[in-house]
Formats: sequence, structure tokens, C-alpha cells
Amino acid sequence: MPENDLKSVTLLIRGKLHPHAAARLEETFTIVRGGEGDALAGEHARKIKAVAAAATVDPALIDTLPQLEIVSSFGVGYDHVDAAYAATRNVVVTNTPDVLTDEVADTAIGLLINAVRELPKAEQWLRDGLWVSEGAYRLTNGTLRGRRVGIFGMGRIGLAIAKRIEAFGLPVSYHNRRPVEGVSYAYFDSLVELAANVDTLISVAPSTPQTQKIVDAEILKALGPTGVFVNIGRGNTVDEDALAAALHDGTIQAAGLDVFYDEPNVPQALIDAPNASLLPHVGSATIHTREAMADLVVDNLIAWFSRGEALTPVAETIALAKRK
Ligand code: 8YV
Repeated sequence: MPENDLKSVTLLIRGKLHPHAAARLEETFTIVRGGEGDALAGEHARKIKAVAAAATVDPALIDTLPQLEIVSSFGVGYDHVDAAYAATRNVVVTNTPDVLTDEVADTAIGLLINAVRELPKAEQWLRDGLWVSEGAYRLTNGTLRGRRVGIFGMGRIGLAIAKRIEAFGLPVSYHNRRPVEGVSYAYFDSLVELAANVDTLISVAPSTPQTQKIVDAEILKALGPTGVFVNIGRGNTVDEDALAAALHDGTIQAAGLDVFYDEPNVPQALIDAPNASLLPHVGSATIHTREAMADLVVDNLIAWFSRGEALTPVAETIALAKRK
């Protein structure tokens, strides 16, 4: 189908999609909107061939759309889309990798330094006038010097973080579902072994059935009293009760968290932990990077309907990335 003829394709926008993506989609396709929990009118449902997703796409929705060919999801993490189920219905699922890699890696490093060197608290000290009334902010117990860093999840973002950590002069090791070809960092085949061999654990792990609350009391204990835990992946990979307890009782030294189990609700016990540096899921949140992600959502849809090819299919649907 020529690119200027895509108005014949009906597309559902699911959730609060980035306005740049929504505007481009409206120009190109015929749009139907349906937020979380909205019932789709049967008449539309029969016509919809594509979903642009910033919210849940579950088996029930997929089954409501008999002509569905593609779900283009916003974000590199796509745990809100049941990609395994989509594959069984010959529906290709795409996400937005690569364009956010450096932004998220930058945020991970910022979070690590904030947690270790207490920079947000030092800034608050200045803003509160305490530099004048009390003198210098206290010397921090935490430092990056001499740290050994473990990365949980050695995908594209994990590698970008590892590169940055190397530039800081610190050794890197990692745990992943399997060793990554061409990566020379030391590999540990269990998370607890990695935690026991480092004092700084950075998690970039996606949410999968295998990773639910995988960072638990045992992992935090293995990380130890000088341990720093940073999470830039997904909040449901962490047992937050165990993490809050570990921060309060000194099982670990500090944490830097960008993601939480039940966003935007952050447990009070984490907010109350003075040794936690907390961010409201801003890993990729710049105008530059979010616009690039929005473009990739749209470009996947245009490539699919004009050339029969998805640009960035997720692993579960890679076999469906070219229209037969
Ligand atoms: C986005 C993310 O904030 O890409 C991801 O997986 O977590 C973030 O970049 C998220 O998609 C929500 O907009």
C-alpha cells in the first residue's frame, strides 16, 4: 500500500500516547481511541488493523479485534502488551529500543551518583540555607571509588551503562538469562552470585514471569552493608518490603530507584528511607528522546502497512516481522 494511502487503515490509540505520535498517526491513518477499560464499539472493532499502545493490550483486547495485524508499543519495556499471546494470533508487536538507550544509561549513572554521594541532599542543604548557618555539608560515607559494579540485564541499555562505568575506572560484571556473545565482562549465572561478588548492583532487568520480585532479601543480604542497589528497569522485579527493610536496618548502604512496583504509588517506607534516592520514572523522559520514541511507534506502523515490514519487532514476534 503506498504511504499516502494509509487512511484506509483503521488504527486504535490505546492509552495516553505521546502527542507527537498521536498527531502523526492522525495525519496518516483513520483513528479510533480507546483508553484503559473502555469498551470498543463492535463496528470499529471489526475494522481495526493496528494498535498504537501506551496502555495494556491483553488477550481479551486482541481477541476483540479480528483484523488486527500489529501492535506498536511506546517504550522499550513492553510488559503491558501480551506479546506471547499476540504471536499465537499472528499479530506482530513492536517496541522502541535503541533511541532511548543513551538517555536511560545517563539516568542510571546520575541515580548511582545521587545515591552514593547524596547530591540531592547536599543541594537541599544549600537551598535550606544550612551552608550559611551550619557550614559545609557532611562528608559522605559513600563513594564510587573502589566499587565493583554488577549489572543485572546485559541488553542494549545494560551495555551502555557498562561502558559508562568502565569510563569511571570501575570493574564491571553481569548476570543475564545467558552470557552475551562478544561481551568480555565477568559473567555470573545467578543473580545471588553476582550480588555476592559486587558491592554495586544496577538492575536493567525487564518485567517477565521469571523476574517478579527477584531482587529480594537474599540478594540484598548478598550485596552486603556497603551495597548500593540501583533500579532503572522495572519496579516489579523488586520485593519493595525487603528493600525498605534492608535500607532501614543497614543490610545495604543505599539505593537509587527510578521505577516502582505500583507507579505512581511509592511505599512510604522507601520515601522515609534517608539512604534512598528516588526519581519518578524519568529514565527516558526528555523531549528529545520521547519524541524519537514517538517517531519509532509511528514509523513501525507506516513501514508495516506500506512495505509489509516491522522495523523493531519484539523477540516473541520476530518471526512475524515480514508480511508473508
Ligand atoms: C517510558 C520505559 O517511560 O521505555 C520504557 O520501557 O520505561 C520508559 O522509557 C515508559 O515507556 C512509559 O512511558
